Amino acid sequence: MAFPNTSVITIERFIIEKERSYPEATGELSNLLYDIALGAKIIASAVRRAGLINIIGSAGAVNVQGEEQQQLDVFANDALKNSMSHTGRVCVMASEEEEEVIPIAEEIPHGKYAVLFDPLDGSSNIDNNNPVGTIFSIYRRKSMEGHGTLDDVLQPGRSQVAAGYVMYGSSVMLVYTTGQGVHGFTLDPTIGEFCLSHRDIRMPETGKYYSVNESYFGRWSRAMQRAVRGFHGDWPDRIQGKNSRYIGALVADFHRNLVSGGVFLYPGEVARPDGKLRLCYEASPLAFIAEQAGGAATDGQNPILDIVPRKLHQRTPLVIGSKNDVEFVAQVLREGSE
Ligand code: AHM
Ligand code: MG
Repeated sequence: MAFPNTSVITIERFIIEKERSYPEATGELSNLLYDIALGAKIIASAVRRAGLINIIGSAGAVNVQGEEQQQLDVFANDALKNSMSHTGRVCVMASEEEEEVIPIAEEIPHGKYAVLFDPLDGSSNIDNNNPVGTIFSIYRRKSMEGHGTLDDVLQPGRSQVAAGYVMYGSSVMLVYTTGQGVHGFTLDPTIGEFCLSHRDIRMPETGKYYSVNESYFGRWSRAMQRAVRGFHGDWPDRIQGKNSRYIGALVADFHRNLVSGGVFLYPGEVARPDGKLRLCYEASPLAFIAEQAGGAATDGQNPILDIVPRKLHQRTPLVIGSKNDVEFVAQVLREGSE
């Protein structure tokens, strides 16, 4: 009989080993990442049962035990808040699900980190059993002590100390960076642990795929239309045509492009210049991961990581992925406005 491998590298072991190379590290960030991993496991178990819940009764309805069922994205929001708000490592949080910053209770020590998250991105995919994701972003607080403030979460992406995402797909994966490369872990459901499966992920410089919702083609600027036509193969002297892939769940589209090479676009539209995606919860954390893996991310003019957010739920156009492909789009957009 084949027994499981007893020397797997769990996320906890990996984080601790990485930290040993930093004598000044206190272990707080490692533990915070571990708190998030716990939240992700709780969300993963609920996502796995979501199809089943749909059969027994739709979300918002009353379940067989007579209890009101919670929407999955509300559940995911609570799971993450609860995994982080009692351990004394965080001073303030912000979630795509909540209007204002989320304070830490008075009686709990206020730690040195500010955490932002999109608890269940692409949640409409749940109805069709397609992948969804969690995205998180961690900053060191700017305020000195006590309750964290809005300023602690409104920092440019360049100041992130860690960022990551969890993809709830055919398997559950957690991918993160602390600025020392990008590492991926796959949840082994038999032992309930995230195990190292992708060490030091590098994004190919030119990708095979482009991912964009082309049904919006008519709403984009001429320059953006030209760039996407380049991906169709209309401009072979400048860029090779690519394969189209669009899941409609940012984490899943980004993950494929991270591993196999590709570019994801959610452009601004003539009538909605800032597009749809959120700078602080979606674009910035993924941009940190992309850059750490050798890729790039821009809003069309500036690197995403250089943008200083003015408000919590600010939107931004996003072009992210393989470096040469992102640069091609930025170049075509620059020519368009010349
Ligand atoms: P959400 O935060 O409301 O879930 O929206 C974000 C999602 C992304 O995951 C995805 O890339 C995008 O919206 C898809 O939008 P569209 O359906 O307009 O293509
Ligand atoms: Mg979202």
